[in-house]
Amino acid sequence: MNFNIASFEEYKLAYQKSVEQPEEFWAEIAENFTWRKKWDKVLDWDFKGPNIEWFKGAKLNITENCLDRHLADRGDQPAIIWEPNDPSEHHRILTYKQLHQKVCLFANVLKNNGVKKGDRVCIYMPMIPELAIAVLACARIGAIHSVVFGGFSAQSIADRIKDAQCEMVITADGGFRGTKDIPLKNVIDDALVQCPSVKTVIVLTRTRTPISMIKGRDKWWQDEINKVETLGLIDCEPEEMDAEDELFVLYTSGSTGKPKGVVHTTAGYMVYAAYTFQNVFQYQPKDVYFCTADIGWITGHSYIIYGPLAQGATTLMFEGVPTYPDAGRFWDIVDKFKVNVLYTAPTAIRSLMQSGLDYVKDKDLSSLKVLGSVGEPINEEAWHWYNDHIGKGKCPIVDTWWQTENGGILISPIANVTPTKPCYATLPLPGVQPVLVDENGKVIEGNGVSGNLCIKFPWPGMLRTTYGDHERCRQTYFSTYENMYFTGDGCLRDEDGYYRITGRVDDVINVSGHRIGTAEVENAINMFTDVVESAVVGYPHEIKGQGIYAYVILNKESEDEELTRKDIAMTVSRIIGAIARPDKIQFVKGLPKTRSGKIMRRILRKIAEGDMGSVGDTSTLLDPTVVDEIITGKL
Ligand code: 6R9
Repeated sequence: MNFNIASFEEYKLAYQKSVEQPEEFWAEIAENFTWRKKWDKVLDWDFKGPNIEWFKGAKLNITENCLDRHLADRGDQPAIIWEPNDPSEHHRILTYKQLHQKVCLFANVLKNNGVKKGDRVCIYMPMIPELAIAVLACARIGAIHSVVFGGFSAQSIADRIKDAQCEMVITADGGFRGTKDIPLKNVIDDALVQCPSVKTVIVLTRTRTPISMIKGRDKWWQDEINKVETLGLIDCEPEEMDAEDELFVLYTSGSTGKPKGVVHTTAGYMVYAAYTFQNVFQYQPKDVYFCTADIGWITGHSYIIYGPLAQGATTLMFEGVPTYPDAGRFWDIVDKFKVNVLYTAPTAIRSLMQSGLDYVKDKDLSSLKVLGSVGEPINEEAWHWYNDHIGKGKCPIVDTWWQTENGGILISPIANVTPTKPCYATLPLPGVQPVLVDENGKVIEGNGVSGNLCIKFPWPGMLRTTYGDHERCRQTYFSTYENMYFTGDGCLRDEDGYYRITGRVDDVINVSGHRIGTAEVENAINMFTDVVESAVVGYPHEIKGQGIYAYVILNKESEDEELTRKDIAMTVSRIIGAIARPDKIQFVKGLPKTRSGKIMRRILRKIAEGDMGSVGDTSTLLDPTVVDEIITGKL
């Protein structure tokens, strides 16, 4: 079986083999990597535990696959091209040789500061090459990285550090995003007040904003590099990792409680990220590949760092935002570096679309060959705009559906192989066995049907556990339907067997492609002094896909409702981060509850959508009059 799928026929054969002989299929794919020792068994699994083991007994290091093995053939080829926030600052290029050297040096810094295999390291950095270097340096020595997105608050970081008991934090003084300087180190200082487990903080200079540096705890990145250089610690042998040793933790929101630390392990994740990167985007040697995600999310982990580097690709990293200095920035970057593959999110497309074609018209986009989309359902209008004005009708759009828990893309066209259809993620990749299930857990067969999307067989990139709480992993993903992984997404399968993801069916909202749990936002709102109770739902938002709508009961009449709304939004920013600020806050006297006290979110969703006609039967409510009160209050 070839690693590269080159035709629809080959796809069908590969798919068939992956279902009929999964172990043989993945063993052949895995032959394309560098192993210290090969596996004893390809797969052991049960979804009850769950217990999932891929490439059992194998030994490897993922950075040996992402770096060392490319040195002979493409050591001088760019591994990372970095474009700064400010277009007048010079870009940087790191060849595979240079990246390898820098990763080794920084890996020695980690060791020199006492970090060992299995230790957790929190990384809170701007989108600069040192972020990728820090991630890879952890993997080099077998430390488990936990990257936290730069938009999260001190409280959120503290929660994540405490949950994973991180011993070290790697950060920068600040980061540039558009017109803003983000004070990263200050946020870390606030977080660390609550985190005694952290012994060392390594601080890179980027914005050179004044920051505090605490003796004994805080160390400058460059000083630490100088130290290991002086000691002659230049090379760093990769730590030999077991296939199932933990590679990283990444926190993500679900429908209940605090964010969960999704755990990915070494071999399966590597094989899956690399295989899907190669095939979905049909990467060709020397192509320039640009994924606009932030490394703080799974897309950045799998498709800026691990997938592309495992395949010896040139991956472009962009520090800034799509609208700075103007809405033509992505197209300037495509033009400047002759980008061949562009992978971005519907929310970015919609926002650029709204800025008009003036920002596109004089840009040379002729290098583009493949366009990708990820993070949320793409609407028809955005799909066509992307296709017509960016791809000029000649670049396939790969609408890639997957989740943090999946490690890599599960349902997606393969560029130039799978016939596409607007807004459809199309067909499962080899190894992925999707099923649609009704509310009662019955599998829905046939085509032209819709239901809840589950996956009935393991794939190498899937999560293994949630950090420190395996039972929560079982509960969340494997208990809703027997012997299946439940995605939380609704999905339709059309007459051709093509899949279209319709959005979350649980209490998760997808704001600009970021997953936010309604319960999390409610907890944050409820921390505001005058709030008695709140209920949060998503509503359609033109740019963000979904916006956050909060119904809030106060313990006293607000004297200045506008100001109180701002106070509540600020409270949410402090507790979770600016990404979770409600877009709309409506003060209400009561919430629609069933006689057993459950909030009827369905009704609140309809009202937030402005669809008062479909509020439906309210007679079973404890107090049906609250619905009229809420509707009147909204109008
Ligand atoms: C990779 C990523 C996962 C949730 C997922 C779904 C939504 C992602 C999508 C999509 C429709 C696509 N989602 N890609 N919905 N079409 N192509 O985004 O991971 O942040 O964990 O979000 O995003 O609802 O369940 P994550």
